[in-house]
Amino acid sequence: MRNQNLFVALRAAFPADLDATAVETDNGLCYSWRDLDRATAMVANLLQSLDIAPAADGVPPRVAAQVEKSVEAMILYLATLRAGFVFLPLNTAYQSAEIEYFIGNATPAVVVCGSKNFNWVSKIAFRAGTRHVFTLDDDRTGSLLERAARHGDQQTPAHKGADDLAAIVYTSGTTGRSKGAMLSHGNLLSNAAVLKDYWDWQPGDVLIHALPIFHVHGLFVAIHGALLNGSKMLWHGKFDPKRVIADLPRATVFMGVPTLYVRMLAEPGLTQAQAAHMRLFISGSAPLLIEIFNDWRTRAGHTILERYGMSETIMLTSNPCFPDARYGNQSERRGGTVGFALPGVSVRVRGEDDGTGGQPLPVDEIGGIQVKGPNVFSGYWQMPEKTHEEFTADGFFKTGDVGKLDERGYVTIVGRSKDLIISGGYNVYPAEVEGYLNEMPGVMESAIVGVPHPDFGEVGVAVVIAKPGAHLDADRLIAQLKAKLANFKIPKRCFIASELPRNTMGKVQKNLLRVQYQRLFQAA
Ligand code: MCA
Ligand code: AMP
Repeated sequence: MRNQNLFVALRAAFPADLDATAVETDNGLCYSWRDLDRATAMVANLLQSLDIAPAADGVPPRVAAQVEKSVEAMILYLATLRAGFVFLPLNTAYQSAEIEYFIGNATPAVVVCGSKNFNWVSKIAFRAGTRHVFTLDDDRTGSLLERAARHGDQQTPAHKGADDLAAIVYTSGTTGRSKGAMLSHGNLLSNAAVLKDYWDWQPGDVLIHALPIFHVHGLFVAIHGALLNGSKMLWHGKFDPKRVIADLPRATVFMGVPTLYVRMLAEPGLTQAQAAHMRLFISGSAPLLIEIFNDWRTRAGHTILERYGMSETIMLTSNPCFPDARYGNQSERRGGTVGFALPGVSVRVRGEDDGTGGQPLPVDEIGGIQVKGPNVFSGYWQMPEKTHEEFTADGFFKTGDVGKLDERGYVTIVGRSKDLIISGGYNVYPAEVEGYLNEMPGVMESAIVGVPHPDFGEVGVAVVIAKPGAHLDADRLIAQLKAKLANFKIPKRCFIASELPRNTMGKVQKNLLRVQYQRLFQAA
C-alpha cells in the first residue's frame, strides 16, 4: 500500500533544485530545501533511536513541543511526521498548571521545551512518566539539535495509512478540561491538497509566515500550503506590522488573523504600491469586521479572502479565489461571510438539537453549523463520550458555531452556541478562567464575557462577586490569575459587583453583562 505519511507528500513537492531557498528568516538566515530534508531526517533518526516502550494500544509515541517559533521548531514538527510519531503543539504562553494537564493527558514519550523552562517542564514531564526531555531555543541551540547532530541525514519516512494519527491539537472546552483533537495524516493532507487548488497556489508564490506555529493556522494551513507548493517562506519570528509591510514587495501570499490586518492598517507604510506584488491576503481564526475588509481594499488594493476552520476540522469554508463560473460576479469574495464549503466538505445548518442532530433549516435561517468531510477529526483523545456528543448520528460534527447558508452557498457566521471568546485569534473559554477565579480566597462567584476590542476583536471582562465580609481587589485578582494562566486568557478588565444578573431559572444572564460592558474599549 502507498505510504500516506503527510511528510512524504510534502517532501515530494520540494522543487527539483534542492539548493534553492526554502525559508528565509527575518534575522538573515537562509535554509535550502536540502537543509529541510537533511535536518528532518536527523531529528527523525534521533526520535526513532530513543528507548521508547511500544504502547499496548498501538498508538505511536507523542512528541509534545512548547518552544518559541523558529525554523528548527518547524523541522521538529516535520521530523515527528517523518518518524511516524504524533505531534502535540503547545502555546508558549501556557503556564505550569496548563502544561501539567496536557502532558498528563497525552502522556508524550518526548517533550521539547525552551531551555529557560527546562527545570519546571522536565519536572512535570518526568512525573508524568516521560523519559525524554529536550530543549530547543529560537537561536538554533538546545539539546535536541545537539543530539540530532549525531545522527545520519538519510531516513526512510515511516509508513502510514491515511487514518493514522499525525497530531493532537488541544482545544479548551466549554465545561471541564481541554480536549485533544486527533488529526490523521489523511485529515491534514486532504485539506492541504484542497487548499492548494482552491487558493490557486502557483509556481513562484512566496508566503510571508508571521503567525505562531503552535496552532492550526500557522502550523498546518500556512506551512502545509507553502511546502505542498514548493514555495519559499519569508519567516517572521514574531509578527511586526512594519516588517511584514516591508516584505510585501518580495511576497505573494499572506495569512493572518484579523488583529494582524488591524495593526497593519495602522501603519502609514501600507499602500497599494507596497502591496502591488501580492496575489492573495487570507484572513481567518476570528471574524473579520466589514470595516477592516473595506479599509484593506482601499489601502492595500486587495480584497481579503476570509475562510473558516477549527482545530477539529482544519479548514471548512473559504471565499473563492476567482468568481465561480456558475454565478459570475455574484460569487466574489464577500466581506462578512466565510465563503463556500470547500470541495469535499459538507456544511449544513440545523435547528435546535433535539437529540437527532436538529431539523434541517431553510436557506438564510440561522442555526447550528454542522460539517462532514475527509478533513474532520476522528475524535477527542481518550474522550469517547465527548466525541459521541459532538457528532450527529449521521456523522456530522457539531461545530458550536451559529450561522446561515444563503441560496448560493455562502456561509455567514453570526455567533457561537459555545461560551467562547476569540481574542486576537486565540480561544478563551470563560468557564476555565471563571473556575480559577472562583477558587480564589474571598471570591463567591464570577462571570466572564467577551466584549468588542479595537485591536483583539474581542476581549474578556470579568465581573466578580465577593463572599460576605470579604474585600476583593480587582488588580490583585488579575495578578493572581496571571500567575496561573496563559496571558491571552487574562481578562483585560475586572469589576467587583454586588450580584450577577440572573434569569428566573437562576442562570447568569451573560447577554446583559455583554451589553453593559460593550463600549468599555470603544475609545481605546
Ligand atoms: C497577546 N495578548 C493578548 C493576545 N496576544 N491578549 C488577548 N488576546 C491575544 N491574542 C496580550 C499579552 O498577554 C500581553 O498582555 C499583551 O497582549 C502584549 O503581548 P504581546 O505578546 O506583545 O502581544 P503580541 O505579540 O503583539 O501578540 C498579539 C498577536 C498574537 C500577534 C495578535 O496574539 C497572535 O499571534 N495571534 C494569532 C493567534 C493565532 O495564530 N490563532 C490561530 C488559531 P500583558 O502585557 O498584560 O501581559 S487556529 C484557529 O483559530 C482556527 C483553526 C482557524 O480558523 O485558524
Ligand atoms: P479553534 O478552536 O482555535 O480551532 O477555533 C475555532 C473557532 O474559531 C471556530 O469554531 C470559529 O468559532 C472561529 N473561527 C475561525 N475562523 C473564523 C472566521 N473566519 N470567522 C469567524 N469565526 C471563525
